[in-house]
Amino acid sequence: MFSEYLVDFLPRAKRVIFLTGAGVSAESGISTFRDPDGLWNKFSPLELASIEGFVNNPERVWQWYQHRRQILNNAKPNAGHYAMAKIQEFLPDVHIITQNVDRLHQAAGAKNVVELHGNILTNRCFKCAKAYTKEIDLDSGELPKCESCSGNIRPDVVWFGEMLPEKAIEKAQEVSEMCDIFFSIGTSSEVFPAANLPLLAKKGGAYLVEINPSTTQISKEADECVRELSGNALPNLLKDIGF
Ligand code: BV8
Ligand code: ZN
Repeated sequence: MFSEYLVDFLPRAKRVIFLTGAGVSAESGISTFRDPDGLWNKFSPLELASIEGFVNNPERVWQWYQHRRQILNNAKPNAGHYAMAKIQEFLPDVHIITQNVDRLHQAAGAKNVVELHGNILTNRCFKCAKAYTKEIDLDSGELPKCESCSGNIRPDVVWFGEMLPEKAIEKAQEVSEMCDIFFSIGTSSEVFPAANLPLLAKKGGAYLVEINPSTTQISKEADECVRELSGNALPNLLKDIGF
C-alpha cells in the first residue's frame, strides 16, 4: 500500500526515476541473481558475469548466456513493466534506469530507458568491439569469432570488473541527483555503482520509495518501503493515482 503523501505528490512530480533490478523481471519468469536458477545455481553469477569467468571458461559462460536467452525468448513484460510505461505517458519527465539486460521495459513500450549493464540480446567482439550479428550456434563446437580480427565474441552486457557505459552512468547520475521521487524496485542494492543512485537522489532532496518484498541495503534510507511484488504494487499505484 502506498502512502497518501506519495499518491498525492506523484501526479504533481516534475521528475520521477524508476531504478529497476532483476526482481522486476522475476514475474516474467526470469530468475533473479539471488534465486537459485536450477542448472546454474552451482555457479555464482559473479563468477559467470565477469571478465575472468569468460577468459577462464568462455564455453561455460556462453552456455549460461544462451540458457538465459532461451528463457528470455518466452518471457513477456509483466504488469509492473507496463505500469511504469503507463506512468511515463502521464507525467512529463520519467526515466527508467535499469540494471536488467532483458529489454523488457522497452518491450512494454517504455521510453527514456537507461541500460546501466548493457543488454543480453546483442553481441560484439571482445577485442575490437565490432558488432557481431550472426546467429550464435554453440552446437557447432566452435565459439563465435570476429570476422575482422578473429577476437572472441561476447554478449553486450557489462561484466563485474568492467566500467559501465559512460553515457549511461552519467545520464543516470544526472537525472537521479535532481529528481522529486526515486523508486528503487526489485533490486538488492548490492551492485555498484547502481546502488549509489538512490543515495544520490536522497542527497538531492528526493522522496525515496523502495518496492521489494524483502529488505535491502537501502531500506533504512527509504522514506517509504512497500513490501510487495512489483507486478502487484505498480498497477495498484497506477490505480491509486487514477491514471
Ligand atoms: C564497475 C550484467 C568500475 C551481466 C551485471 C564500488 C564502486 C564501483 C564498483 C564496485 C564497488 N564495489 C564493488 C564494485 C565492483 C562491482 C560490484 O558492485 N560488486 C558487488 C557484488 C559488490 N561492480 C562492478 O564491477 C561494476 N563495474 O563499477 O566498474 C570498477 C571496475 C573494477 C573495480 C572497481 C570499479 C559492474 C557491475 C555490473 C555487473 N553486471 N549484470 C549479466 O546480467 O549477465 S550485475 C547483475 O546484478 C545484474 O545486472 C543484476 O540486475 C544486478 C544486481 O542485482 P539485482 O538486480 O539487485 O538482482 P538481485 O538478484 O541481487 O536482487 C533481486 C531483488 O529483487 C531482491 O532484493 C529480491 O528481494 C527482489 N525481488 C524478487 N522478486 C521481486 C522482487 N522485488 C519486487 N518484485 C518482485 N516480484
Ligand atoms: Zn574483432
